[in-house]
Amino acid sequence: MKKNVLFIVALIGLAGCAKQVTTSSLTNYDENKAKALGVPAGNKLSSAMIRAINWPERDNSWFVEFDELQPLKGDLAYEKGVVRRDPSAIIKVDSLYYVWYSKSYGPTQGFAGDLEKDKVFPWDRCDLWYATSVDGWTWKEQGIAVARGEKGAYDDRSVFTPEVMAWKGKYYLYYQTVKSPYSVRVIEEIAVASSDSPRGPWVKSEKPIVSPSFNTGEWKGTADDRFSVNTKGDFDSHKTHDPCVIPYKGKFYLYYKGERMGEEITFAGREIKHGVAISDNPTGPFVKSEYNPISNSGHEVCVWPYNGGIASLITTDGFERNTIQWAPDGINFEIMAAITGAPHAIGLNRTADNEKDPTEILRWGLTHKYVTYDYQCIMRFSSFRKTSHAAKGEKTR
Ligand code: AAL
Repeated sequence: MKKNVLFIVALIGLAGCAKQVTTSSLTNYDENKAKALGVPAGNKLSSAMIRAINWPERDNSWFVEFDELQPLKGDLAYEKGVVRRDPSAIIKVDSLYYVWYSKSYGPTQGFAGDLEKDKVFPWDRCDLWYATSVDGWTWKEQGIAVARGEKGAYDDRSVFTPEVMAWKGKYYLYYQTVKSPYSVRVIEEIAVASSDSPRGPWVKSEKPIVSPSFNTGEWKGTADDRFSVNTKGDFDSHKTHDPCVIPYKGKFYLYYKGERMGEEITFAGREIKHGVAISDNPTGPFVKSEYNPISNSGHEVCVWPYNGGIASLITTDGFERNTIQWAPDGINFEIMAAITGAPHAIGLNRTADNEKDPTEILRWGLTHKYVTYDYQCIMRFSSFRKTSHAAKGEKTR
C-alpha cells in the first residue's frame, strides 16, 4: 500500500515538472507558419502544438472528399449469389470503357473445413472477367478474360485482383494467383497476361513475376497458423497483393502490397505496407527496390502519375492511413493531404487528365462494396475538391 502511494506521489511530481517547450526554444519555429496553424505565441506549448509546428507545409490542393457510392447498372449491378470485386483501372478503347475484375460464385466457408473443396475467401475460386460500357454507368459483362490454371499450375486455385496497363498497342493484366490448397499459410503471388486486344486472347506468364520474400521469415511448427513464427521476415514475407504497373522513367514500376508472416495488430491496426518492383519490360523480370517498403501504411494499391512523380492513395491500415502521398521519384513518398476516408480497392479512371489537378483522376471511378461478408459488388465512386466548410445557405469561400 505504502509503495503505491509513493509511486503516485512520484508521478504527480513528474507531471508537475513536465518539460516546458516554448516557441523560442524550438529551433524550427516559424512565426508565420505558427500563425497560419493557430499555434499560440505564448510561453508553453503542448505536445500537440509542437507536432503541428513539425508538420510539413502544405496547401489544400491535394485535399478531397468522397461522395456516397452509387450502384452501377446493367450486368455490374449487384447480383445475388455472385461476387464481383477488386475492379481494375478503367481504360477506353474505340469509344468503349473497359474494366476487369475478380468474379466468383456462392458463399465463403472459410478455413475450418476441407481446404481442397471449400471456398476460403470471397476472392477464392475466382476468374478474371471483363465488362464494357459507353458511359461508365451501364456495363455489359463480356465473359472471362483470364481463367484459373489447370490442376497443378501455379494459378490453379484462384486468379484475382487485376490491374490493366495499355502500352504501345498491347494490353497487360497484372493479378494475384494462388495454388491449391488455399491454406492459411499459402503464399500469394503476382502474374501477368498480355494480349493484342482488350478482348483477348490473353497469354499468361509461365510463372509468377513477383513472389513473397518467404526466405526472409520462418514459420514455427507445422500447424496452419500464420501468427506462429520463429522470425517474421520482410514486410512481404507471406503475400504479395494488389499489383499496379505504371510506365515511369523509361521503366515499369510495379507497385504492390505486402503481407508479413506472423502479422500483428499495431497501435494503428494491421501491419500492411507497399513495395515496388521495377523492370525494363512490361512482363518482367521485375526486381524489388532496395528501398522497399515504400509506405508504412495503406491497403489496396492506388497509384497514378502526377507532375513527374507518382501519387498514392493510402487507405485502411497504419498510422498514415487516409492520406494521399506523392513521391517525386516514385519511391520516397511524402504526405500531401490527410483525408476523411476513401473507397477501398479503387479502379482509377485512366482516361482522366491526371496532370490537370493532383486529384483529377479521383473525380470518378470504380470500387467495390461489401453487401455482406460473402458477397461484394462493383460500385461507382466520385470525389470533389473541398476548399471551404460552409453551412446551408452560407456563402462559400
Ligand atoms: C483485398 C486485396 C487483395 C487481397 C484480397 C483480395 O483487399 O488486398 O485482393 O488478396 O483483399
